[in-house]
Amino acid sequence: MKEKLDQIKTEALNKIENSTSLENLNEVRVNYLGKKGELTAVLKSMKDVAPEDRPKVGQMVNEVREEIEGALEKSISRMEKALREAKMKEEVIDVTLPAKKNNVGHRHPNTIALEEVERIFIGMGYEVVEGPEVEKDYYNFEALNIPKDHPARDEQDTFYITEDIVLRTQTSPVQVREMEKGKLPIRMIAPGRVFRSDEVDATHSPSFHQIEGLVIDKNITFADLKGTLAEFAKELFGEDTKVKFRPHHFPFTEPSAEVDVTCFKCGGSGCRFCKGSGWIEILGCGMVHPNVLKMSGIDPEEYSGFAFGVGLERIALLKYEIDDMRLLYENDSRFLKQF
Ligand code: 2NL
Repeated sequence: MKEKLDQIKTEALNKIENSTSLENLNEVRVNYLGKKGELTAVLKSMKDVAPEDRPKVGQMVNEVREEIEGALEKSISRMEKALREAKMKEEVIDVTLPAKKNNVGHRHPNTIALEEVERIFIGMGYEVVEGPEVEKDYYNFEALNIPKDHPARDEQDTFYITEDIVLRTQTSPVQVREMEKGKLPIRMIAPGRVFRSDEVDATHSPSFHQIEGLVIDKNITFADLKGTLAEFAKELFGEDTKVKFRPHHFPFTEPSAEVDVTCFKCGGSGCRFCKGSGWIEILGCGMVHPNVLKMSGIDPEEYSGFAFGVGLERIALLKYEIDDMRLLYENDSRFLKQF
């Protein structure tokens, strides 16, 4: 038995010595120490050993096993170290190589303009509220005092999903939903995407963005509307900006007005930017129509309010002096990076 064990030991240590790869070493481990390995075979043949000799043989087997295991471990760590060193030599890092350009995105001019408008109104105590882009005909038209035969409902302007579901043409439905909740007073702006069936040109797109504002409380008058929009114009276009209210008509407000601001390029004297007039139109507004209040459950005898609507793209084009709306939708980073 002892000769057999010595022979196994010498053979195994020899093979370890001559191994050239981790795979070789693993083979040695399997062949000598594994379940079907030679040492295990010796243990299995213990039944042929005289009972009094068994402890001694067992001890010898263990000694041989430990010796082989030790040699294996040493060889493995030596080989791993050599492999690591070879790899390090091969993978030289060239620290002088120019770095890859990191192409960071940029906030869209619409986003910059929206955040500016939101900042101004949040500063005046308004809440920013969003709502669905696909709306019921009721919220988009009916509740805003736009009856079934009104030209604003023309299929040439509105995308109809079904007879009574539309892509919202303004964000007023968000405000109607807020009025319906019955929590007064209301001071809110409703920014978001709106849709009109328009051909694309320098000033039109079938999908654009609007910011509407709504204030409802006791004793709200046209003076509040004027003061609010005058302050808004100053914050957005500069302290010297003046506003002008021109009578207009919207079905949802009475009286209604369109608002011009003094041209921030020439200060009102007239230039190419304002087409010589000194004024630039920026929004529409008015006192909320009593019918609109009534339909959403608000008593027009007790409450009054004003509302306004402004095109976000229009603000962005004006503020950043962009002359074609289509540039806003091309997502050309050379364009976007400029703002
Ligand atoms: C424009 C300017 C406007 C409103 C929007 C509004 C909303 C409610 C009630 C009353 Cl819930 N009015 N929004 C008012 C005036 C003008 O948008 O040029 N629109 C066609």
